[in-house]
Amino acid sequence: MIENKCNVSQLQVERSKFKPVLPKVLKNGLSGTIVIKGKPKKSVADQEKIKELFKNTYGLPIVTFKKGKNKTLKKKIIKVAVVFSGGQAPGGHNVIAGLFDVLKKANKKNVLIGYLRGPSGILNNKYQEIIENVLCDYRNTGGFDYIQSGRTKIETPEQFCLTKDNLSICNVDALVVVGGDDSNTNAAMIAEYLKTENLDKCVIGIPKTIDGDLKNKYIETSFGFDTATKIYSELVGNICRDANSARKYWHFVRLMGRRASHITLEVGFKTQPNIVLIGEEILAKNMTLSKVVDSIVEVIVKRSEMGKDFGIILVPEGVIEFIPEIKELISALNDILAEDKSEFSKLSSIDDKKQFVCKKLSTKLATLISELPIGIASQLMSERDPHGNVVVSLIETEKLLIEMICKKLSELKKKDKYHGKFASITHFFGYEGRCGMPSNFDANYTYALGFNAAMLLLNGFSGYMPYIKNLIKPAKDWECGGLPLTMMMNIEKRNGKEKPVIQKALVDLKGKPFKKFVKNRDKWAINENYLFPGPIQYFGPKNITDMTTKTLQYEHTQK
Ligand code: FBP
Repeated sequence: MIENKCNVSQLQVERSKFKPVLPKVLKNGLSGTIVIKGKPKKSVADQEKIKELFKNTYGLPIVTFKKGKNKTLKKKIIKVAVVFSGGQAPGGHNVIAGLFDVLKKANKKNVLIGYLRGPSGILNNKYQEIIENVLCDYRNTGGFDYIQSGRTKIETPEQFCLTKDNLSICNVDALVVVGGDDSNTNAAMIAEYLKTENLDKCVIGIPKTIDGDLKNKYIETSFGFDTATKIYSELVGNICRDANSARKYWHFVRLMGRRASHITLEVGFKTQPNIVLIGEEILAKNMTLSKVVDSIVEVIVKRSEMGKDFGIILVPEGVIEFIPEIKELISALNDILAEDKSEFSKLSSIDDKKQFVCKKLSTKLATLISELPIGIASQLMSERDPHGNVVVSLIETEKLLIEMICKKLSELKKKDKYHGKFASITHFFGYEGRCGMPSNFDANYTYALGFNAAMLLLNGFSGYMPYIKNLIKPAKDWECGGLPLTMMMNIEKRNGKEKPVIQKALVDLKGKPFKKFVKNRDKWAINENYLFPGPIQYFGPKNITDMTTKTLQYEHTQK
């Protein structure tokens, strides 16, 4: 059992009074909302392979919710289970609140349980009933601590069978998985498995991740991105002001975002620092590590010539996987670590590990890993997460960059081409933002997602994700519906094998936000155009409290 004792701060007391705004279309409750089915949808890529793997849940239609009298709604008393999967994101508790309120409104006897500590709770059959007396302290709060989270992946035939058995033992009619792309891939697989087993149980996935990389035409953003980027922007803005006041340090700020650079781009817009690295651009331009360093050095030297030996540079944590030679190295290491797992796990020293992989790597990659600082090499060889990803939050890319920058600057000094003083300070912002108190946007969005999830499962849809569109409009004008999880899938290599996965949405280099950034970055590099966004505001003028992300604004406005 998890001890649900939530200490409540004064702000939280006031914040708990916030009533999320529901989109108009949902205002009439479940019986006043109908579901309109659209055309069947194919997967984004690898259609034949995905179709073969998801025989029962492939080619389902997108559905839209509209006002109207719903006559098909499931009337029986139901039991729903919710589980948090993966990294925390602000607003998770409001997904539970949305689900809970709708289910109880539909029938007081409906039950919502929470599997504890992530998907492992499903496998261990550890759960707890969600009750208002406890939930009330978690409404509009950050974190996932009511039922906690975990990264266990349900993947073996035994685990799927155990999932089915445990859902049946608890009489669970529907499972709601709150997760990112990998967790929702898992949700799609559970939905398919339950259908194959002829079980009348629904699985719904909720788009969660601060990384903002679970998005498409319908899922305009994942929840948590708004709040997390606002928190990071406050911190980066403060650093910009400090740098501008002291004028003596270069601040290297690494920001979370396991792969995509959305967080960094958004924080870049909100604070306008001197340099913003975007991993996707580095890959597209095929920039080697040395070229990336050169591009930074160029700005450092230029600013130094203007008497400005200070600045701020944002580094997305996922950038390491976009640098072509490192990407190649990581992919080769992934294969080695998957194929020789047991042999490799017996090695304890970093030198032994390095020697082991060097024997298996091509000469080019063996030389590369040997030349990398020992800390970075060791982090690249460390165990992958359960979904086969490198744990980039542990890789101190900013330190690697600083080491290389120092080398280049001293070479330039010897050639009399640089006369400045380079002093650097590093920061890593990730965990600071993942459990922040949700902004009004995230509080409204997550509550509506919970409501939509209930709407989908009570109408018998399985293998779906609720979508909410028109997010730059006020919450009352949002459009709602659901889209099939298989529609977002393609085949990728994970842990050395081809797997069906939900496609990650990377920063679109042809998209409006990136173009806007390109237009401005030269100005930001040389001048001090810093913005200081300050903390998230929960009370006050609506243009401040209900502000959405710059990314959403640029993506969805004409200019
Ligand atoms: P999700 O994709 O599960 O939402 O998690 C994203 C993230 O916050 C990344 O930004 C970060 O690299 C990673 O989680 C850190 O993982 P962990 O919490 O296991 O340290």
